[in-house]
Amino acid sequence: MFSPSSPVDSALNPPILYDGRMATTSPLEQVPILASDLTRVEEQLHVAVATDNELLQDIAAHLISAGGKRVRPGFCITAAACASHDFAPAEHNVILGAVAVELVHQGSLYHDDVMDSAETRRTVPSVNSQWGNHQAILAGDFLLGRASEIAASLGVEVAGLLASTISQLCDGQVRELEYLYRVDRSEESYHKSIDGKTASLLAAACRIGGIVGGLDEQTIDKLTTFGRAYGMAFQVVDDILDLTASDEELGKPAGNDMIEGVYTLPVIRALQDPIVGAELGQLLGRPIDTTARDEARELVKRSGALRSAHADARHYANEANDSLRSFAATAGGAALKAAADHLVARVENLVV
Ligand code: GRG
Repeated sequence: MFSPSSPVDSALNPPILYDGRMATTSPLEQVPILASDLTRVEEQLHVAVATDNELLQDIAAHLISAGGKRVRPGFCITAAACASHDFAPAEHNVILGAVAVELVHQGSLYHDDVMDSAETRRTVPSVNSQWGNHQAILAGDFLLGRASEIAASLGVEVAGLLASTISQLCDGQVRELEYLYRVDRSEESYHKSIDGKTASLLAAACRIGGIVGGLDEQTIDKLTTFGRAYGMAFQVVDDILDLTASDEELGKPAGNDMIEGVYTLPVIRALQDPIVGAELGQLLGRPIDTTARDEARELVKRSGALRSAHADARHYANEANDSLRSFAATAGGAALKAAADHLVARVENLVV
């Protein structure tokens, strides 16, 4: 029905294969209707950035056209459907909620790439490298502005939620900056940072789906818990991938976190390791080149910290699934659970 490389298929089932092993089943097999809903999201993303300022429109549409997994829109739409037994095509407002969340995500990526001086994103040149930092910052703000307009059209609750989520993204990012190059970064600091910079938006995606889909308060709270716990697992997995995947698999340079001074959960754990911790501590704590980065990656692998971080991701995915236990029988509930299981399974063989 859709090709393996389409953004639709990759929304909940990223097409990355490691060691030739395919992990678990596709959540989308259970919700084929999501494919057509995500096509509507693509159309509305382009509508959202339309303006008579041609340059601004080109810059704002750059990452939309580059693809991306569309995890957040997929969750918003699936969340809205999770309490009903038929997965009918989403209401237009649910599509708009999904678009608003994806625009905030993309706006944050524009700013993130400026901060990191990133060259590529989603396998294409980053906005900052193609047009410059000033244009990337302004186009990122434009995306946030358009997201806010759409959110306002969906009501005060959605507008307030999206606004507070943007604040949480900034909070999480500042917490990360606070500990750059610090080998004494604690796990608590890491968890607070990823809660803000990643989990808050996945929680908001699910919550907005629930609100706009007209679900009851208790269900909306369960969906929010799901999204936040999934988001924590998502970032831990992303951080494992940065230490284990190749540039081609990521669509951007791998192993960048340690070079940028961002010490993620596996690195924090390896720094505490009685065998490799001291050697790793000598290498880190300052800007490093790719040779030192590769040495540091080897030490992290040897310490077993990847495996232990993976156990944390599993723990968060279980927490996510527990919150949706009462929806296991609906197509939407089963798809969300399958997405959480798939997320963790796809890196399982990378951490052995
Ligand atoms: C301006 C809203 C705003 C925020 C400023 C820069 C910043 C504060 C926050 C950045 C947060 C950030 C980049 C978190 C990382 C989240 C993450 C794991 C991104 C990758 O998400 P995927 O894998 O990417 O879903 P695709 O490309 O598939 O959409």
